[in-house]
Amino acid sequence: MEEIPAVQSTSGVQEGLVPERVVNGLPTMYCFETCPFCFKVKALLGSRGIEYSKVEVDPTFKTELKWSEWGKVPVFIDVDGTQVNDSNYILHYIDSNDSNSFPRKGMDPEQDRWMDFSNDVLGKSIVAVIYTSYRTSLQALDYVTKVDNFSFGSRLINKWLGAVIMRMVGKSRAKMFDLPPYENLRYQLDVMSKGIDGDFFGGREPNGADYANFGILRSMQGLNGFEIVENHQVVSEWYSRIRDHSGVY
Ligand SMILES: N[C@@H](CCC(=O)N[C@@H](CS)C(=O)NCC(=O)O)C(=O)O
Repeated sequence: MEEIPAVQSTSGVQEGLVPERVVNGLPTMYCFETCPFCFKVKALLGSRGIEYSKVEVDPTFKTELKWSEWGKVPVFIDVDGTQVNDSNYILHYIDSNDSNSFPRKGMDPEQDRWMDFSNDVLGKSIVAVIYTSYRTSLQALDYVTKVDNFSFGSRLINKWLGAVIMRMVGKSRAKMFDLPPYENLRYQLDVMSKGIDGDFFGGREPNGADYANFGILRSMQGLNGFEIVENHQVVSEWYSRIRDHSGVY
């Protein structure tokens, strides 16, 4: 029997347009309120003054994203229905259609390195800290109880089941590093600070690496362990600069 290849969900710009997923005629981002990868995109859109619609996705069942092969957030839909998956690809897509001010992937190894770092190292390091206990996991998931488009039942399930799931994810992320979660995050901020070249990773102006790493750390603001960022001299000064630049406070 002939094998039918499974439909692959891929990073980057998708072939088919989905104009029906555009909300209010604006570029639309499908996201979770506290998702680190979504904050990268919010920071770039904010910094460019691009107005957009947001669709809050239920983090346990992802009901609002069932139509998409790509099951992770953020998903970005441009006004013409172009779908772009995966945060770093979305940053490049938005910049290339706007001021085209940072190098494209493959053009600047340093920018690529620090954009990859945001996903492969920093994102995993913060998860190990935020979800370090059931108490801190519940604290991080509390926002779901305030999301307007979620039903009462979905709010409860998302908070309590979400906290159990994220506590497990936190444990597995912690195992990826030699140092315990808090020390590891401090160490990774030291590593990261070597990539900041003057004001920003991009030098005098932010590039993709600034939005990527800021987004990850911004998602921690107000949650367990954020004082590690605030107490890191180089990173906290850079954080204030890129936060002011993006307007995502
Ligand atoms: N590489 C992706 C990772 C996105 C990601 O893992 N998003 C999480 C939320 S923070 C998610 O959607 N998790 C749900 C799942 O993986 O099913 C990106 O940079 O956009």
